[in-house]
Amino acid sequence: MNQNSKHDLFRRYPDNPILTVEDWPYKANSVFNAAAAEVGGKILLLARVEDFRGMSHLTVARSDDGINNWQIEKMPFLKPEPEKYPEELWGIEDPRITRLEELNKWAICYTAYSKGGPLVSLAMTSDFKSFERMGPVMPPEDKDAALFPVKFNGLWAMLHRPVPKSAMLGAHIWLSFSPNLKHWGEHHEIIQAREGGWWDANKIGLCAPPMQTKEGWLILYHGVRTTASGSIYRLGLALLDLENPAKVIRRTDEWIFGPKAHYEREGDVDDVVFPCGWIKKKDTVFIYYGAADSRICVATADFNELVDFVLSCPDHSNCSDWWKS
Ligand code: M1P
Repeated sequence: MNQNSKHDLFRRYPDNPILTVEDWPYKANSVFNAAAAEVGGKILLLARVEDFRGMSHLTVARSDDGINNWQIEKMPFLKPEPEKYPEELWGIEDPRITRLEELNKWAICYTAYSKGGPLVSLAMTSDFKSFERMGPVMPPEDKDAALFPVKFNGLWAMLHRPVPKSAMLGAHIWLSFSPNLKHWGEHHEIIQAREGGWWDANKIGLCAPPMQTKEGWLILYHGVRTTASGSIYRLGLALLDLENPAKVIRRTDEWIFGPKAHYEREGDVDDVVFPCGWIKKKDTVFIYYGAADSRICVATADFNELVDFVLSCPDHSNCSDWWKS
């Protein structure tokens, strides 16, 4: 292994999974891919819950330490309303939460599964009791979206993952800007899925929202490897310039976390780790991830080790397609 190898950055909680459908106060098929936020001194997860029709909705669970004693709401927080919002016909999935201090609100980006394909929708809340839908902000197919917590030159910024009609073109992470969170433009493709035999060839997507560090915006993303027996979802890191997030400074060559434990390897979809939220508490980063599309797990890393590791990875600032040369 070279100096840029690091497969032990994240440590799995020994009693994973922390939440399963058996814990749920009502009947459902599975709970997974939860967003995370620190709200009122507690850790709040907004879990994707899949019902027995195959449609998903989002439900709140709270815990003092983010690991144990979850209090799960008895009713969904956000459920599809296809009569009023036709883009939610086949459910809502995979939320990401960003605190917008300027508005004193949390923004929730989620996937609305429309007849035309999955798209990015946005909702705002100030208390996780009620919410305001802002509706679709990106047309299909587009998902894996999250907002930055601050504006850049007066504009809000969002990372997201459109999928072109031809899979041959690859699914990459884009950055877009908006003056009002509703109308989005100034689109840039910033992190490309690699090609060929790479672990993150052809399809990548943002995991948790960008995390601000002194060195840049830390990005956690998933890469999808297609094999003869299905896809493997693994995680990598990138670092974006603090002032200009369209500029990728660093990116890990090797994945830093992938399905290993039995609860990640077997489930409704085998071999998937899929975080939608991370929380920094002092120097520890907690990632909350869906395991095998069936349950919710947590793993922790030392914040400084994460940053030092990504800074030790190849410089990306001058070359977007460096791996092709
Ligand atoms: O089954 C794995 C994941 O597949 C999709 O993710 P993506 O479109 O980014 O590849 C989503 O359906 C996700 O919910 C699921 O966990």
